[in-house]
Amino acid sequence: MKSEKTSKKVSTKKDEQLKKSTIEYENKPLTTRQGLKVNDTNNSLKAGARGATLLEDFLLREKIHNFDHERIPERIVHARGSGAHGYFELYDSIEEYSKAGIFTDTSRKTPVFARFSTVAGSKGSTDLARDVRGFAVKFYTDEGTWDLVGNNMPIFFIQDAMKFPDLIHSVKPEPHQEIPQAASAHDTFYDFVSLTPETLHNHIWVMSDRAIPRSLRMMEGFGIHTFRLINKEGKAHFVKFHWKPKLGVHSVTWDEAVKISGADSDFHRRDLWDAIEAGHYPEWELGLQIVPEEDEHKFDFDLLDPTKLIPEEMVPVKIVGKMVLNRNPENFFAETEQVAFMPGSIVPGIDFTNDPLLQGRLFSYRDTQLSRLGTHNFHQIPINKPVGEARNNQRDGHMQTEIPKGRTAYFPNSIGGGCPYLSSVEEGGFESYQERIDANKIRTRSESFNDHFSQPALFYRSLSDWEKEHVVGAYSFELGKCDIKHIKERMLYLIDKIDADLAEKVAKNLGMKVPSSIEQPVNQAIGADADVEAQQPTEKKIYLDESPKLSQANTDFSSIVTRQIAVLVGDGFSMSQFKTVKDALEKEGAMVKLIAPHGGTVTCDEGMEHKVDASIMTTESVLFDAVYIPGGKSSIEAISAQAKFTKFVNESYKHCKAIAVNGEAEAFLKNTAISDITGDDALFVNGKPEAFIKAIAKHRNWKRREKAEKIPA
Ligand code: HDE
Repeated sequence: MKSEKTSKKVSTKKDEQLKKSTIEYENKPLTTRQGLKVNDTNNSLKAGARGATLLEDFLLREKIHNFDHERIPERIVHARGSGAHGYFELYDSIEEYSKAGIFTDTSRKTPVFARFSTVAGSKGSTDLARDVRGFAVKFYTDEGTWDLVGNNMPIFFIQDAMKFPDLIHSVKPEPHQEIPQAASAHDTFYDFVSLTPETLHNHIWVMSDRAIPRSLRMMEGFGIHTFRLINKEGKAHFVKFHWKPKLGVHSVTWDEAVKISGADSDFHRRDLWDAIEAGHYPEWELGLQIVPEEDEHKFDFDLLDPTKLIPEEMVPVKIVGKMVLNRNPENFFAETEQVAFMPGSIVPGIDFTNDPLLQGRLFSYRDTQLSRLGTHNFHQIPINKPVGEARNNQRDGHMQTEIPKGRTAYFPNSIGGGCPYLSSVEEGGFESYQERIDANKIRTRSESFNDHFSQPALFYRSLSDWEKEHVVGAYSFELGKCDIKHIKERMLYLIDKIDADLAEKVAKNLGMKVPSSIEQPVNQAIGADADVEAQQPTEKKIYLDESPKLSQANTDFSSIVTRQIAVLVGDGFSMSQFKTVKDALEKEGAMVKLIAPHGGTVTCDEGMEHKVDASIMTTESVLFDAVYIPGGKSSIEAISAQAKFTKFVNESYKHCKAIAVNGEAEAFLKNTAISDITGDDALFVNGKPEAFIKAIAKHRNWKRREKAEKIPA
């Protein structure tokens, strides 16, 4: 494992470029913004030691002036985010589909900056909100910057950009009281969802474990829209982009999410940072679902409808390369906050489609950067600069930081020799794909976009039993937090159309009945989109019984890399038992942390002192993936004396995590609510470390869940 300080590492063209804008502070004098050395930054200039402060004090004014302007507007959506640098590498050229350098040149390491985010919460909100996660990647390619601005779910809530402000206004804190923060469980959101059946597919994904990832490094990413790839001959193929995480797709439970939000609301941000600092670089493979243009209409849904996915069983995902994130930002504000993603940033070889949601996004992102970053020159901010120089006749404006040379700022010109000059398509000039369109100008939605129940039903059918239980729990929680009865009834009516059993279970938890009909509020005031029957004129379609790829039960369970293992110890713990388990876990890449009754150090039974990673007072079981307790009489006495250790184990058991104990620690289990220690695939008393490791890699022992439910933790 690499232990090199990653912040010092410079490996890509973008890293080199950013380095030129990076300022070192070590062993350097403090100066004003004008470069004047300062000899007192603690006291203002006054008339007498107790006297009034003087207007003359330029040092005070400069310092306070900067402070007054330190904040910029947070993103209207995706305000809470974490980013990292890295690179993308192509495995094999796919020139038959795309002429883009990034898809044809296998010798390149294309620099990337990725930013992951929640959607609804403010900048300082919890990482563990039940929400979609943004998955935005900026590729600094030699031909210009390409932004793939996606999410961790393959579909979106709405079909037309026109509805985006309504969707977001409904999910954001309610306007009269600014409650709730980073939560969809409130009346306005469900008012909108229940009146907008097209939201149901993305919504059921949000009710699934996908909305509460264990780590940003353990979630998939999707470009969502159908895009186009264009090859050298100008031939186009439709494409959907997928990111597949090397570590598999894993989640926490809702009970953990709620508790993590209190114990460490930076859980995902810290996890990403720590993994990179430890040299465990997160990796995703990029996959493409490619559909020939002639097959555009062969599906039971419209490829341009962003509320539909193409099941992987129908069009397999072709893996073409990988992204590795290997460097944390030097400065959060300068990089993660100021990075400006725009779906409109593309390169030759990739192009848009007419997906009406994508079309609206092409306008929105550039526009929003202006209010966020304060100038249309935001492309000159180091994190946003392309790796090649940007040269054109668009000049001046706030914060022009470059000095464009020459006498001409127009085209065509003869005085400047025609420069900057145009490039032919052969020379790399961008040419929009020439799609033939013969249509009336009309404000409507295509009928091919109707059918809002087939895919949510496919998703639900494809889940394992434990995933389905979590979906029931999520709907019950969310609707249970709503006050208005007719909204809940309408939701139950719609859920019933997805799956009758699901609706029945949710209704029971709400203490309600599934209504057999609802009043269709179709009138000018509400809008025809709320008419469920018109939106679903046909029966639900079943084009696949199940799509196993949609279930997290079928993800990769082979690795325990970066899994956090809590070792509960007091003075006198058994060194030999601890060492055997620790060595085995660390060999597989897990992170072993000592939790003791106090901070500082603990002494093992061989008299060695060990640094305590966290005292039990400062940590919680929900921050860990598994628990190990070595033997040692006095150690077990010490942890038995503090009830929080018992709570720690009870809770880990409740969350179906792997637990292993050795020697005297077996007696400790008697303090806990674990009634039966036999016959559990993830509970080990003096077991082999290999079996423990396997159970951790399995992530959870869901077979335990009935017993676990009964644990009062
Ligand atoms: Fe966004 N979205 N979005 N969005 N979106 C923004 O741009 C918008 C949509 C996504 O880490 C904003 O720079 C409209 C789909 C991500 O900086 C804004 C519509 C998908 C991020 C905006 C959508 C996304 C944003 C706010 C409907 C998945 C965070 C700040 C037409 C494919 C990027 C900003 C980052 C951010 C508008 C729908 C993903 C306001 C109008 C669909 C990951 O421009």
